[in-house]
Amino acid sequence: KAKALIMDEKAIERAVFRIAHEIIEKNKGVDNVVLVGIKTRGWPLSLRFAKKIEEIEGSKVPVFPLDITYYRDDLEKDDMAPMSVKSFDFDIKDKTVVLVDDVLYTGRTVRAALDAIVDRGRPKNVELAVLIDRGHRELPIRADFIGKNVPTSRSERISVHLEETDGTSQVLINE
Ligand code: 3GP
Ligand code: 5GP
Ligand code: MG
Repeated sequence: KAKALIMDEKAIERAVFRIAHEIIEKNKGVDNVVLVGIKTRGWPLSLRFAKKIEEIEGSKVPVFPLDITYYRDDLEKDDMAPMSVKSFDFDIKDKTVVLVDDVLYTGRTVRAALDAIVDRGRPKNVELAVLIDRGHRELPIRADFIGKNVPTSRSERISVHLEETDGTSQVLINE
């Protein structure tokens, strides 16, 4: 199975740069912004946003990982259900929480993450930043910040590789 390159290291860096600016612009600064990176690759991505925001604004934003564990009955059908959600210890009351994930697909992961968030308190609002939106939503969920929209078929797979987790930064799609 051949894989096609969707984003190289430079393209990912530019997307992170742009989204960092968009987060600052939408929220008129980052005074009450908290970043939450979902499970494996949303976490290093959220750290990248935090670093870039600090470079631009000169202020640190709190950033936390959110570990959502799923079991998958059937990889082909993306049949997944939440098993456990390991949450962070931070008062998000009246904060703007920016959820960060690598790929947005059905929206079920984000829905589970929202459960974890509202369990911790009542944020002012929640926004969503993703590197890739591959479509096929099964819930009324959309991203506020998108690195790249990638129309896919359900059988296609997008591989997100980040330096921090995979030693190299690139996004590929199987053909
Ligand atoms: P991530 O933990 O970095 O997000 O879901 C576990 C991993 O499997 C994910 O890594 C993701 O990169 C990869 N993956 C590839 N295709 C799929 C898919 O269709 N659904 C899910 N949940 N994960 C996928
Ligand atoms: P959803 O819950 O929206 O269906 O899927 C989102 C989560 O599943 C993301 O955390 C993402 O890692 C993973 N995911 C879904 N589809 C893909 C895909 O094609 N490629 C990768 N890398 N991850 C995917
Ligand atoms: Mg992910």
